[in-house]
Amino acid sequence: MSLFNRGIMGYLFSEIDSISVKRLKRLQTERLRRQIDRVWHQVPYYRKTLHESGIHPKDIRSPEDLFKLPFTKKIALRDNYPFALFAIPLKEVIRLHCSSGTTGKPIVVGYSKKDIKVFAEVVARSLWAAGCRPGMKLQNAYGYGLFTGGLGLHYGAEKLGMTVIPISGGATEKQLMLLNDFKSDAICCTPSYALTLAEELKKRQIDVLSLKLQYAVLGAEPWTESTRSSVQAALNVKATNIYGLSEIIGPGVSQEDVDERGTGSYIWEDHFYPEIVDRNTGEPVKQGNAGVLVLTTLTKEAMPIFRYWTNDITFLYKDKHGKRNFIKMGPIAGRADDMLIIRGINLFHTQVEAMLNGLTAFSQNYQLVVTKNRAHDEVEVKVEINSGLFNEYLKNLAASEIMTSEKIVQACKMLEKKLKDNIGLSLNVKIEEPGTIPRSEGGKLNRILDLRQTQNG
Ligand code: DLL
Repeated sequence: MSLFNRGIMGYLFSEIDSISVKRLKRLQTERLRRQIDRVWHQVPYYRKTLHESGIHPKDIRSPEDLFKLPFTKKIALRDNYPFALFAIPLKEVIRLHCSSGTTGKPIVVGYSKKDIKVFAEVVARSLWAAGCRPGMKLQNAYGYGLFTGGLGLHYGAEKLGMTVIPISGGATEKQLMLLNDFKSDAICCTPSYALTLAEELKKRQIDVLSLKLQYAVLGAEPWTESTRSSVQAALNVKATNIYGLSEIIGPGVSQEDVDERGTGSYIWEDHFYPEIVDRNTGEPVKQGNAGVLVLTTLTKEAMPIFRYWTNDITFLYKDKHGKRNFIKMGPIAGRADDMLIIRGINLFHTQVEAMLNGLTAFSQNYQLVVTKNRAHDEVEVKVEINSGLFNEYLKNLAASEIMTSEKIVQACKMLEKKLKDNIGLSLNVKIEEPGTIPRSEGGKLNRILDLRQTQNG
């Protein structure tokens, strides 16, 4: 049963968008059986791990049996560097990408001709859900290269029939020029870079209405409703979330629908089977509860992957009011390895970001500085004051600054109270001048400055 090569986009998407639960399940089952048979015969690593767990491909008859398999963790990809997990001969691999690691050897992923087609298909489907349509111009500000963002969005947009502007990340001046001169209809980039663009637009006093942007497709890092409000207001767009990871395919594992913003992202389950498990025990959690997202590819030819432990924390749920039958995932709270434990309480930077929503005294530029105080970790929340308020403060400095500085103190207290009431932690908030906290220069932004190692050294 093929959902590809249908020619007319509208037909293709309406068919997949309205897939019934029954048909989806049948598709997943057929595809999973085929996939497990293939890896058993073609990938020594999987044959060995299955054998060691006492499992034969015949034991995996449907997705419900997946729990019998061990998880695949990042270490397995490192141990099999660079090509040992490939399930097809290297000469049939038509593209390689790497995941964005910071140290050591990267994680390598390979794609067959059909994988590249599927990649383009899920991204095209995602862009369609984001509001993009054939004929629209997409400014692709994800990085091109080993990172999957640039080429992933590029091929998907072309498949949808959009005009791609392959500018890549960074070169902010040029981004603004092309947004204006080409009248791009949509932009895709990291949410932190969308904030940078918004800020630069304001600095240059460019009227956002002179641009014709309608949609922003944001992903590759965690973000919250607070960032969405800022980006939507500053760029005059509808901003949706796109999620994915190199190990599974790249962007296009899941996507938020433009008319259902804030209610989670549809996982394209005909290609990627999701589970949520407890981060400590690995046991499945009840639908709706948060845990680690675990993904199994159903159609990957070059590098199929079973029960991949993404380390991303989210939850799954079936949206009864949604347009599609696919399951939804909530926004990623963060990566399990980026979670801070402060005085016994788990903390993701997104929780702090969420508290900035509606506090107009601040910008969206913040950073968590982590230090060690004896055996305990401490976090300071650095946040930039809104430039309007700061200018008012400077103006009043010579005369009677009291009123403005009082406003700033009040805003700071309000944020500290919100953090305490919602997260249960008394965190020290430090107000910074505009322009002093690092911004995204085109890619992913690290919101955590961890000084614990330097303190130890
Ligand atoms: O970031 C793929 C991508 C490109 C996704 C462009 C969306 C847009 P990696 O470099 O392998 O791939 O990083 C994958 O980034 O495990 C998450 O931790 C994080 N991530 C990706 N998308 C989101 C998102 C690409 N929408 C890792 N929200 C993943 C939160 C995200 N985190």
